[in-house]
Amino acid sequence: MENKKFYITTPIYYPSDKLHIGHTYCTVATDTLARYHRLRGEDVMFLTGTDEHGQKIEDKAREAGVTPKEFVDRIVEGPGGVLDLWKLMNISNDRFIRTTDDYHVASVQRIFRRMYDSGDIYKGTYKGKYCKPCESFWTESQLVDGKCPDCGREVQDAEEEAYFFRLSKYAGRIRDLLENTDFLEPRSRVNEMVKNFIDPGLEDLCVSRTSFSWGVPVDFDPGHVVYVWVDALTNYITALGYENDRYGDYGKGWWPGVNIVGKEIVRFHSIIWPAILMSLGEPLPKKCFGHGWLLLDGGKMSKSKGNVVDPYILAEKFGVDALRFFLMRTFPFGSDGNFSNELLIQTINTDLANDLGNLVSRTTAMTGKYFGGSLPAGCADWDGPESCDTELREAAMALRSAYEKDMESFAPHTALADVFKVIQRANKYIDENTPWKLSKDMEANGRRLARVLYTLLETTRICGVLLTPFMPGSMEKLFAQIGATAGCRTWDSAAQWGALPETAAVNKGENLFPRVEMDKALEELEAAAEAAKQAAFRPDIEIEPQLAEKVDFDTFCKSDFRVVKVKSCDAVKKSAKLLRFTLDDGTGVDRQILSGIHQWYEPEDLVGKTLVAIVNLPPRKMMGLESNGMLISAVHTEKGEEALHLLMVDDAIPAGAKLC
Ligand code: ME8
Repeated sequence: MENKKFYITTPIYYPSDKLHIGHTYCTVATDTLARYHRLRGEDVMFLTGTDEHGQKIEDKAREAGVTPKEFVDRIVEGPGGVLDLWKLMNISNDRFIRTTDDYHVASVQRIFRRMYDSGDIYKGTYKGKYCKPCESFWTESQLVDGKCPDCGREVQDAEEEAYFFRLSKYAGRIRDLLENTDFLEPRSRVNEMVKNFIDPGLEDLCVSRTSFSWGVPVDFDPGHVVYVWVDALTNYITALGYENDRYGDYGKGWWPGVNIVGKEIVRFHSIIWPAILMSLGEPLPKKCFGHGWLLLDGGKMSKSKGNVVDPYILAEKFGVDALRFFLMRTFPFGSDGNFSNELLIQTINTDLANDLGNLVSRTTAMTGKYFGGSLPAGCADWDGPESCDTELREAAMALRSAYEKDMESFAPHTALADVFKVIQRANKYIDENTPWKLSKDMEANGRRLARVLYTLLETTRICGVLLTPFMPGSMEKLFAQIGATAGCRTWDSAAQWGALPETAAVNKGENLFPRVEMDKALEELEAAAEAAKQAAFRPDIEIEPQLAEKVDFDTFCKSDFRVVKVKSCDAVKKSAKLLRFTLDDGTGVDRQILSGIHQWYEPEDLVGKTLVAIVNLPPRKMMGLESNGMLISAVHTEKGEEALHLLMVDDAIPAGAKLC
C-alpha cells in the first residue's frame, strides 16, 4: 500500500533583511510538524522558500547600489543568509523555492494568462491606497485612522491602469469555506476574516502594477508586473510542478497541502489564495493555520525598531535544539507570546537541564554504576509491579495517543506539556524508589533495582521518540546513551512497552542539556547583541579619510587636468595590471598613458570613452614604455576589496578641455 502523502509549507520569506527569531519560530514549527508526520511513516514534502519580488526589494537594492537580483542573492545565499539559517536550525525542508526561479516566473505568467483568458482577470483603473512596506492595496474603508490596517504606517494615493482579479465573484464560496469548514484555524481567526473582509463586501483585487518593474512581467502586456502576492501565493503549487515541467509532482497526491502562516498574512491565505485556486479550478488547501507572533516587550519585532532578536546568537550560545524546544514549548502556537532571554534560560534550566537532562543522566549513570551498563535479561518483570511502576508505565503508554491528538490539532506546545508530565512523573519515580538505597544491598534488592532502572529507561525512550521532531539532534544522542537502536526509535515503538531490550548497552555520555547560569548568560547575550549591532553598522563601503594637510591655491593650479578621449587601448604584454592608452588630448598629438587598472577593466570596453587625466606629470617608464600623465579614478574599499572606477565624463566635452 502506498504511504500517505503529506505536504506542508511555510510562508516564503521576504529577503529584504536578515531573518530574525520570529521567522525562525514559524519555520521551526513547520519543521517540527513535518518531522512528526515523517515519524508516523508518512511521505512528507516540506516546502519553504523566499518571496523575492516587489517594490520594497527594488527600493532596497537601489539604496544598496546593486541590482535587485544581486540584493536578494546576498540575503538568500550569502553568509548568514536564509539558507544558512535553515541549515543551522536543522530545518528538513525537501524543497526550497525562490520566486525568481525561472520555472516559477514562467508558471506565474501562465497562471495569470489562464485567469485572464477565463475572464477572471480584467483590465481597469486602480484608484486607492497603497502601503509600500506591506505591498498591500487598501480601500479607504479598510484604513485604520487613515493608515495601513496591518502595519499602521502611512499609505499613498495610487491611480494607474491595472489588471483586476474578480475576487468579489468568489465572496460567497469563501464565506462558506471559512464559516462551514475547518479550513482556517485557529477558529478565532475566522471571525476576524469574516468581520473585517467578507462582511464589508469583498472587492475585486488589483493584481498588476506599472510603477515599478521588479516582478513577474505580464507577458501579454509589457509594462505590467504581476502583483507580488499573486506571484508569492502560487509558489505552493508551482513548487510541485503546476504549469511547469521542472517538477512532476503536481497531481501526484501532494496537493492539497497545509499552509502554515503568521497571523498578519492569514487574509492573503484564507481569502485571496483559495479564490485564486477556485478560479483555476484547482483543489483548495487542506488547512490554513495562522500562528501568533513573538513579541518583544509587548510589541512587534522589526528591523526599523531595531529590536530584532538574532537566532544565530541564541543558537550559538544555547544550542540549536534548546532554541527549537523553547520556541515550541513556551508559546501556544495560535497565540502571541512575549519573547525574553530570561524566559529562554528559565525554560532550558527547568525543562531541559532539570527534568529531561536529570532523568537521562541519573538513569544512565545508575545503570552504569550498578549493572556495568547493561541490565539483566528478564528484569522488566522482576519484583513488582508496585503501584508506582504501574502508574508510570501507564502514563508512558498513554502518552503517544495524547501527543498525537495535540499534534494533529496544531498544538505542539500541548504535546510537549504532555511529554514533560511523564518526564516529571519519572523523576518522581526515582525519588520514590531511591535506587541508591536499593543498591546498598544488591543481593536483597538487586532485582527490584534492575526493574526500576528498566522502567526508567523505557519511559525515557518513549519520551525520546516523541521529542524527536522537536530536538532531532539531541534525541539521537539520547538514544545512543540509553542503547535504543533504530527499531525502538519508531512511531510504533512509542506505543509499545518493552521495545527496548532489557540488556541494551547503556552508557552515560555527555550532559545533553547543561544548566545555564542566568546572570552570566544574560550579560553575554547583551554583549553579543551589541557586537552584532556594531558589525551591522560597519559600512560595506569604506572610503579613505580626507587629508588634513592643506595645499595653497597656487599649488593646486599647477596640476593640469584635461579631458581626454580613448583612441585605442591594449594590455601591456607580460603585465597583469597595465593597460596602454592612446589618447586624444586636444593637442593633435597622441598621448600615451599607462594605467594599472586591468583588474577592473577590459581594454576593448574603454575605447571611445571620455576620461580625465593629469597631463603635466613628468614622464615615467613602466615595462619599458613611457607614460605621460595619469588617468583619474575614484577608489574605495568594498567589503574589504579595493574597487576602482575611471572618472568618465560627458562625451559632449571636447578632448583637451581643461578642468578647473
Ligand atoms: O509575509 N513572530 O514574508 P515575511 C512570529 N513574503 N512570526 C513572525 C514574526 C514574529 N515576530 N515576524 C515575522 C511574508 N513572522 C510574505 C509571505 S507567503 C506566500 C508570502 C512571520 O518574511 C510572518 O508572520 O514578512 C510570516 O508568516 C513569515 O514570518 C514571513 O514573513
